[in-house]
Amino acid sequence: MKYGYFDDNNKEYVITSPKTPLPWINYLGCNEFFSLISNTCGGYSFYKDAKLLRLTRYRYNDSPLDTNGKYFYIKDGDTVWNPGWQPTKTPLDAYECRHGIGYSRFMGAKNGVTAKILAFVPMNDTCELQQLVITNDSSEEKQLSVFSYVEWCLWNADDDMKNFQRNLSIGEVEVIGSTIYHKTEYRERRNHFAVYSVNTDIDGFDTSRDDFLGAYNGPDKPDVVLNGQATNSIASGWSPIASHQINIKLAPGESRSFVFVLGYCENPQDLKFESLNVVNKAPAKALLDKYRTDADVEKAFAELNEYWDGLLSRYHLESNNDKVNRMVNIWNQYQCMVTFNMSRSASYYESGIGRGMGFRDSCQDLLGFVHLIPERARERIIDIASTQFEDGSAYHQYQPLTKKGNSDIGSGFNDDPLWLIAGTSAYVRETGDLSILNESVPYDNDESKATTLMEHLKRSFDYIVNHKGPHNLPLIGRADWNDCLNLNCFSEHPGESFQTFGPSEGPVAESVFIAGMFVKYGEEYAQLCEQLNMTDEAAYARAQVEDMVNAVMISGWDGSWFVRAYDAYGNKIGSRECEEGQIYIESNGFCSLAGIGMAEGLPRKALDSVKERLDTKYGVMILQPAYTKYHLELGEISSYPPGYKENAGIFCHNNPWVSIAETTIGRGDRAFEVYKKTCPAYIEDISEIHRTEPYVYSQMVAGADAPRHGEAKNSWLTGTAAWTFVNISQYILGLYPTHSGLSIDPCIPKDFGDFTLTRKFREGTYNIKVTNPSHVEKGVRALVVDGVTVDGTVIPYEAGKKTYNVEVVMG
Ligand code: BGC
Ligand code: IFM
Repeated sequence: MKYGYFDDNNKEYVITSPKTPLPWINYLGCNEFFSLISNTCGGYSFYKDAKLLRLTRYRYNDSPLDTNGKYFYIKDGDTVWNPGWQPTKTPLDAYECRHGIGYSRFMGAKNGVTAKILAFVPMNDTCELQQLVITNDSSEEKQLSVFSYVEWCLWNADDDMKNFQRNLSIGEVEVIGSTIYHKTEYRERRNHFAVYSVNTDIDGFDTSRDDFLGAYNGPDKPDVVLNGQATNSIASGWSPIASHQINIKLAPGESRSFVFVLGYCENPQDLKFESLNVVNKAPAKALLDKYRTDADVEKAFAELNEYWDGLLSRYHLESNNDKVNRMVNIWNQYQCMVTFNMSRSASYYESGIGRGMGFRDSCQDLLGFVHLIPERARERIIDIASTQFEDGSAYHQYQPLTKKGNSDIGSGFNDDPLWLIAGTSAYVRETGDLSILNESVPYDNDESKATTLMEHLKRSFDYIVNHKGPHNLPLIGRADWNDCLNLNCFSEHPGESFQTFGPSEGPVAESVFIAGMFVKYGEEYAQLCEQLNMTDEAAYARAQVEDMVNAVMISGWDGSWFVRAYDAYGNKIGSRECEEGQIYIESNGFCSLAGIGMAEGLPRKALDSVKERLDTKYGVMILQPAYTKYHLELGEISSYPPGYKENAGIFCHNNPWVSIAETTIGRGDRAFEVYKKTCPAYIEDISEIHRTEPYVYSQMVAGADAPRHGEAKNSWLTGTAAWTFVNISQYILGLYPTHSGLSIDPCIPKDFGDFTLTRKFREGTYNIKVTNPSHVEKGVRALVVDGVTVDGTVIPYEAGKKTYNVEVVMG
């Protein structure tokens, strides 16, 4: 069952019923100001950091779902309704929500009145614009009252859970004309505030939530709206809000349009010590003056669209397959931008106050983003590397506003260092910019301790070399990619639950998955060394990689698949010797894609075992058999019921590893089958089972052991976005950036047909036509670049060359 449809021409998903199985959201903002917006106008906004600079309030786990947002109420006689249906839920005569690329549109109609909202964050300004157009489609004159509503936050959002007695006394507002200023915390920091304004005279306002709603009402029945009269309340503490009242009279056929601006402002430093009570209005005026008219909005909207058209044109596919075209050209790349911006901080499932930016997560997000805006990827790499410690380990997370490592969580996740190599290698291969490797980058944000980025990478690499266990495999530390495989928690802290243990390594527990990563990214590190003519270091790295391959061959192969790990007692995990958890996806995907034991046919065997034991119609599960009871020696993984999350869920993030591994052994049909199973466009038809947004990936789909097999959770912020884009763009369609140029070596289903790719790479635009006359799954029979036949698969890069016309014949 569907709740809407894809409109590919407009790059939109059109939701036709407000009652989606879960809120279906979109993200507004590309740079520093962001809003989450649901299909019923729920959500919130923040500047840079959802914890420290959140403008509007949100309540998690609310019931009914998603009832705080930025709402417009329309009072038409006795009927009160919202264009996005919530929060009054007055049945609408018509409803539509169009989530587009960086904007959302809503259309609601009731009793002959149509209201349309266009919401977006303009490029380079710290505000959300909402254009509200109300039309009288009836044959009678209409007298309407329109009320806006947002609930302020702009204090440390963490305090809303932990220390709200404070927040209840700090709220301060000011109203001048049609602009409502939220000044809370201005007193303390004296330099930032928020505004909500509209480009017309108003007939009243409210800034006190209790006065607007009534102490015992929710936003579904605000007293003020039901009475049709604002109270001009001035909040003093408690819960400040911003609501404008505008009364309008519309003749039949007449429309009125309003521009609302919800903005974040900072005073210039030299103004910060002015009067405590009155905010300086200059920064707000400068912002609001830019968006006074519909023409201003249209101009800003055109700029946004142009920006996105430019970005999305950097990788463009034309094939016979609409679903793949749509994911590659629109939604997958868009989700890569969102995950790049948000890491795992702010979604409808991540509070925005807990996780900040993840070291591992953000490095992986780069893989799907670097082709879009390489300069931003560069800045991010430096930020991430600045949170690394001198020994090569790293803070697991950092706060986006301060860019400082989060000491509550600390370090000790032993896969983290290698992801820095992965992200940097992707950036250098994409751009050819070797200068980044010579940038001076601090450790733990301490400028007195700084080395080149290349030295950071060496320390990443050597961290693994220097932290090996009894089988010469990498020690797992607190966990590797699988946060829930906490193999040292019990042996080191007997009796404590996994949540209470601190950074901990343990001398025994080892990860075969990190070994796979080391082989893959160790080779990429060696290639970076070669780019800098560090031949000895490259040889050293390759020798270490070779040792690791041997260690995996000796102790990491279980007969038909790769072992997952060794626990703190030296017992195997992910082996046929185990009662539960005999086979895991991560080590099999990564060791296979790294090519470990390729000559001996190990990847093929491992992938066959994965298919046989882990595959389901909704994707490949993370492990089998699921853990049915809690295993003290494993930690959080077995705390989940069978089929959920890391305990045998379908973790969408590592399905592409399997698909990529399939391409390395040339099985295009199978690679694509794996791709399809979790691909949003392919599962749109089962939205009632899948439940999350059909245009983006979710972190997890319930596995075969779960009662709700096929149900997705935790949409949007997942490494799945980057990895599926890497998979489809670089491995299945086969356009892989190397240091010496783009390589083209597709691995596709036999019946995929011919296709073309347009790719911007460094200064050039590549127009690539792939034909497959013999319907093979892999193999390049001929590569012709600008009429000249080239050996191999790499299109030689020529500095400064603007256009490459490339023909590829598979066979
Ligand atoms: C996992 C969760 C886990 C959390 C904290 C996340 O990465 O997906 O299942 O609860 O880490 O360990
Ligand atoms: O690898 C992690 C990631 O960092 C956060 N989400 C879950 C994944 C698996 O545990």
